[in-house]
Amino acid sequence: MAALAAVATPASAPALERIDWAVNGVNIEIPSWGFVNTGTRFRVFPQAGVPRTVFEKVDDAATVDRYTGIAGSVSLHIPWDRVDDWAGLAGYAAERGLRIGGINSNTFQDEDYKLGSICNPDARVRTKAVAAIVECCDIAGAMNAQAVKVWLGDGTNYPGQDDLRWRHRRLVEGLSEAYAALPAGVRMYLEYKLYEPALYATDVQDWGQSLNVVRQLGDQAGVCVDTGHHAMGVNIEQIVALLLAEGRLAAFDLNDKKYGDDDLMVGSIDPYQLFRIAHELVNAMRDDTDPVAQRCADETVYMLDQCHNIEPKLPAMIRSVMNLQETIAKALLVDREALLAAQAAGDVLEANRCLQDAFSTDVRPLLAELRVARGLPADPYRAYLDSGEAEARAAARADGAPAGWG
Ligand code: RM4
Ligand code: MN
Repeated sequence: MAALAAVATPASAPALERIDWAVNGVNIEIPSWGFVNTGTRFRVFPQAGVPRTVFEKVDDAATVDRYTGIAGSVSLHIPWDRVDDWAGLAGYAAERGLRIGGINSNTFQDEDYKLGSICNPDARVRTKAVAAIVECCDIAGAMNAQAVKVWLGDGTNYPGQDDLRWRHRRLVEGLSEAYAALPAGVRMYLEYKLYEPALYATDVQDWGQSLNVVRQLGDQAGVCVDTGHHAMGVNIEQIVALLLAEGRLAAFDLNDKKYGDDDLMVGSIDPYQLFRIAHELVNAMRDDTDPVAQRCADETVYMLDQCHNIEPKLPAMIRSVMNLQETIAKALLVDREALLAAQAAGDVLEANRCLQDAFSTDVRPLLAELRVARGLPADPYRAYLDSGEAEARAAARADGAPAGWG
């Protein structure tokens, strides 16, 4: 609950103090798969210096933390990051200042999963899929990780292909089995996505379905909101607000998109939407009259889920952390007392001004000042580009096979 005191700084305090949490408190989780060679379904454009092993992926995540100071955990994807010694890998990360956040299950890249994983009509495949998620639970235990994150590619491509109602029953049954294997204190996040790879009906297609299922699982389960997984025009901040109110928001997979699930850098397309989401979180953290939402917001995990296909990956990850940091700082600048007063008075324009003023503030010089006070570079992105590390990394990793999605 350390964040709560930090975000409660009164609006009369200097701006530097108000945004302190964005530099000295918040944590942003980095995905191991954000550094590997990825692409579209048409082409993967390989890059120099891409990690060859999970250890090098952890090195890259640690580099993002070294420059930004707020990226203290890394998310792993199984089987992409499989090793023999899980505790050893956790120790390797800890030596570099990183905790293990989420263990992401992968039941979407095996021939057996063509018709789905835990929703598959074939009981043999369902058993295999449950075992894959249970393995993630075991890995989470061995690594002292925070959570198991489940995203399912399950769905159907054609009307009539399978019974939608029975697929739902299989989903709840299969996830309940996997949930039972969660180690004490480890949470399960269930992520939704409206389409892709399934093109007609996705089994966990939206927040309502995710919420419905996690409620059936138990208290350790919560919803993961991937910002790229919504239809165009959907009011994501309202979904965030509703999940906070229900105490079931657990985590974010942050990225941005213009059309489909493009996994562009967070805040690169619609920074105002990201601000509106951040505002809901900060607003809940400051709301002492709503302990359910307050606690939920305080515990929500901010993970990046991005693929850098044409841009250099490590600088893109640093920029993304900075984009999010700037947005959180702006949300921290919202004058909540003024906002509540305007809302109570029915003053529509004044209430809206409270948000827009905060969003329009240029927080970059303030953030630079706070970073320098912490011994961090004023501009982590520029500092990394000027460091020569990218060239050194490319030279050191010239041999061997770069990692990819598989
Ligand atoms: C999915 C989903 C998952 C991510 C994979 C790589 O679309 O967003 O969170 O782990 O992609
Ligand atoms: Mn995701």
